[in-house]
Amino acid sequence: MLKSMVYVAMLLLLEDTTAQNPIKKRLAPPKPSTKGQCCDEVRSLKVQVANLTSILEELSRKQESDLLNVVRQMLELDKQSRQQEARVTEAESKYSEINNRVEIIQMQASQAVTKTSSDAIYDCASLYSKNYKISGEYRLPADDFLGTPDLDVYCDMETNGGGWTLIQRRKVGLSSFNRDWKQYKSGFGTIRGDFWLGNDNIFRLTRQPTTLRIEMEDWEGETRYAEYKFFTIANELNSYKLFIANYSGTAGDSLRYHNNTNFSSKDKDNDKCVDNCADLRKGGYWYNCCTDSNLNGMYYRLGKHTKNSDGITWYGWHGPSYSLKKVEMKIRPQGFRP
Ligand SMILES: [Ca+2]
Repeated sequence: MLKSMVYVAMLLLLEDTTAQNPIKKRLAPPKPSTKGQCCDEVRSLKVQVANLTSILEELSRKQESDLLNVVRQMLELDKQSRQQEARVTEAESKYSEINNRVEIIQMQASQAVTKTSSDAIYDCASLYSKNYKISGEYRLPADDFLGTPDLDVYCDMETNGGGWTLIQRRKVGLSSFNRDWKQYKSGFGTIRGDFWLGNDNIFRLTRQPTTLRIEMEDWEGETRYAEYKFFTIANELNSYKLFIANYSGTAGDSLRYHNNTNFSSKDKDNDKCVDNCADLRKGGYWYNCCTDSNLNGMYYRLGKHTKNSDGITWYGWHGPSYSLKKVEMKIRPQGFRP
């Protein structure tokens, strides 16, 4: 191929010289006998040049398309290697997530051994100050002074500094909260799912100055909270009467209306109404006449959550007929410092 290219170049040079040489042009007329022969040669050379040029063009086109193919293949390989890399990264992150979970389980297991031997644990805040800083299920030891048995609780050790003991959660929606006085007294549900910790336990945990934090999530995935710097309830003889003060938050103050009211359940009407609020709102709560919030109401799923007035409501955020997707009520001592 190189040979033919050189040949072509020489021919091109020859043609160029022939065409542009004025001497030859001037010399041409006196030799009319050789004019036809010379021009024939030039013509045939021109044809050859044209042929060779077209071959050269074809070759260069082929080369170009070969090059394009190579580039295309390289890009494809590059893409494949990047996909491979992404898969490896994904696998790695899954692995570390699992690893992380195993570590948490191991730490909680090691904590379980030591936590029962301590007698100074009253709640999640005291666990936190003893360096148990992982959210999860814990067992509070029995309180000899108050004569109360041990208690399984869920500790939120992350939100706003941690140290929170959950007293209520709604998120699964399978267990009913339309229960009687006795069940609200001792508590019901599962500590990792939906539950009420029990009015006796809440009474016991709020003997010290306590803060209440309520976290909510709607069906659009938005979250709000309401915090009461002061929160306590009375004992059973005084119908677990609610006392709250010093609201702050983003959800609105929809527990204020329930302040200074007794607890009611479907079998005990302690509300401030002619109606039976617990019966109307299908839960146990500090009903006034009846609600500005109903956190122990019926659990309604997406699609049915805006049709009833007995759902899990917080009027200050979504009004009287929007049932929330998730609620958590949690407490910690006022003096808690993370
Ligand atoms: Ca009533």
